Amino acid sequence: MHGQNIMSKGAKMIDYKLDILLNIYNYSLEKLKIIIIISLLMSEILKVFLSNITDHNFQQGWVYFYPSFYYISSTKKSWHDSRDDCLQRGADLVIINKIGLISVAYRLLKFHKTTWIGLSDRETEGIWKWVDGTPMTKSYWARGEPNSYEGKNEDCVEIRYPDEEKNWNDIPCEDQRFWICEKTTAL
Ligand SMILES: [Ca+2]
Ligand SMILES: [Ca+2]
Repeated sequence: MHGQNIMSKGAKMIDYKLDILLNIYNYSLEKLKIIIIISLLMSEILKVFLSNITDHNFQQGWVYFYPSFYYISSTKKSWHDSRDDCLQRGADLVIINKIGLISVAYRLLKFHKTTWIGLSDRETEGIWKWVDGTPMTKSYWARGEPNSYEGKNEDCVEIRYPDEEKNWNDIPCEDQRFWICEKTTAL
């Protein structure tokens, strides 16, 4: 019964909108039909356009989680080589300022490997910066990190414990890890 009510309210609303178009704007029924057909065509074109982008990116190994596309490597490289790979793909190493997004990505992909992220203190020891030059404002260091373990020069950051919220660890940039590229696409 409730559903029917909504339906009839919806129908009344459409009648009302059509009345406005027909009477106030003095549209003819023919003109109205053309407007509706054009709107339907536009929405179909938009659908095809959006599905092409997604399919294309899936084929290339990209996965879309609003508002970015993510690419997870299938091999391991050093932090710098990983970053180069992302740059060549028109992307960069992932920047994590919304942890929810990346943990969703991890869970959906069931990806349980340690991966590079786009964070380092290569320029100034102890000053952590993202690859886009922005300072780290919110951090998700694992317990005891960053620690430059055993006095090693640990300037690059990996996600070490993907299932935990606090999962970052600093390690030497030359170590070999999988990596995640991120491409933000403005549609
Ligand atoms: Ca360091
Ligand atoms: Ca460490």
